[in-house]
Amino acid sequence: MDGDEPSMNKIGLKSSPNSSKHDDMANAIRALSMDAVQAANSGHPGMPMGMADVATVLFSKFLKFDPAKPDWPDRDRFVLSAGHGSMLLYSLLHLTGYKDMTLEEIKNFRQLGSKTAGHPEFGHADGVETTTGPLGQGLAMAVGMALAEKMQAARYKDIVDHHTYVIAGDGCLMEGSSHEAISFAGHLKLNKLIVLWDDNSISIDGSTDLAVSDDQTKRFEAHGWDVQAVDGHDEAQIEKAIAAAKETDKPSMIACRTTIGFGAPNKQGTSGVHGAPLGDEEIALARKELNWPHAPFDIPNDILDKWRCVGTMGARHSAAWEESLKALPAEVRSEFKNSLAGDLPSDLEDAILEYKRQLSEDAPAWATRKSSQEALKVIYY
Ligand SMILES: Cc1ncc(C[n+]2csc(CCOP(=O)(O)OP(=O)(O)O)c2C)c(N)n1
Ligand SMILES: [Mg+2]
Repeated sequence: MDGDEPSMNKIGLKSSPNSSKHDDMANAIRALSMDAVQAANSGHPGMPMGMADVATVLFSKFLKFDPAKPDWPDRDRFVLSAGHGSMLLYSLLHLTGYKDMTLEEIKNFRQLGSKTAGHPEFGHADGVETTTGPLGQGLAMAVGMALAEKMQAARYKDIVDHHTYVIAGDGCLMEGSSHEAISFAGHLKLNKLIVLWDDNSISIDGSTDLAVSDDQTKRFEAHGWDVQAVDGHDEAQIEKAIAAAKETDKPSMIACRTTIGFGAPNKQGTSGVHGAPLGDEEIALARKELNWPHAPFDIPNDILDKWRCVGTMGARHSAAWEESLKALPAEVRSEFKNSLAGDLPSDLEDAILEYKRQLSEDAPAWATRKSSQEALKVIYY
């Protein structure tokens, strides 16, 4: 990042020469996450602390989004498939300036009536693209989103051009649903789908090798994906990999090697940080390790400004998109809007009547499967 002095991580793991700006931004996520889980006395601090670097690079350098227009149709989609790490998403939404994700909501993490449910719930807060928590589900839904993008882009190439990013954990990849979903994505070459795998070798019960021995990189490759592996605490490596993933003609999986609970000196790298508060003592030590002397929930203005700046940068994308939309013929514009609303095309009824008129005489003898196929051809046109 521009002109910043490299600061070495002092965690004693792999030292990575990230910029101090990056470290500050990532540590803001770590601090909010560990403090919110501690205040709620329940939750999952390990995943947000481990993936803070990856998420910081993704949101600050790649994700096309506008917190002031959360429903802007051509935004990039971000799906936190590892929904137990919800504080990662809530921290990002708060830091980048989504109006409804106030600091109060963060302080009320996991409380009845708050927007900050234990696992992200669609409709509770802007920027939560879908409900996640059941492992693997977010990944499968993201495949659907990437397919929708491809189909819409085929019809409306001037106004549909976005990526779908997913953060998935070991548990997501163990689920059967992930197998079908990645097979389907590979077959359809959903090249705008980018999965960031939190490759931390830890799951709820301990080391992942207690439960799984799949070679995930080979598995994704076998399904026709582009695969890369990076140190998930190295800003430059993460940036390079995401940039490369955007260029391939296949869906991409980036294995991000991370340490769960990064920064908590006695608990990081263990399943102890997966789903339990760190405790006051360990949090105090983590503040020292991360060089984060600020009080709980206090994000210094200069660091908050850096994040808010990332959030406001998106406005130019959404404004440019509005212009492209305006430039389209009125009927295409309204057809596009109807398609987003899930409305049926106005001429569908006529098409079905015409289809019925043209049905061949042997139609009544068709297998139901064939009738269904022929009807779908008319409906999907
Ligand atoms: C389908 C499903 N089964 C079980 C769970 C309970 N559960 C939540 S998180 C988790 C472990 C996930 O491990 P991993 O993805 O490696 O997350 P990490 O420990 O690295 O944060 C489990 C079993 C769940 N949420 N969904
Ligand atoms: Mg894991």
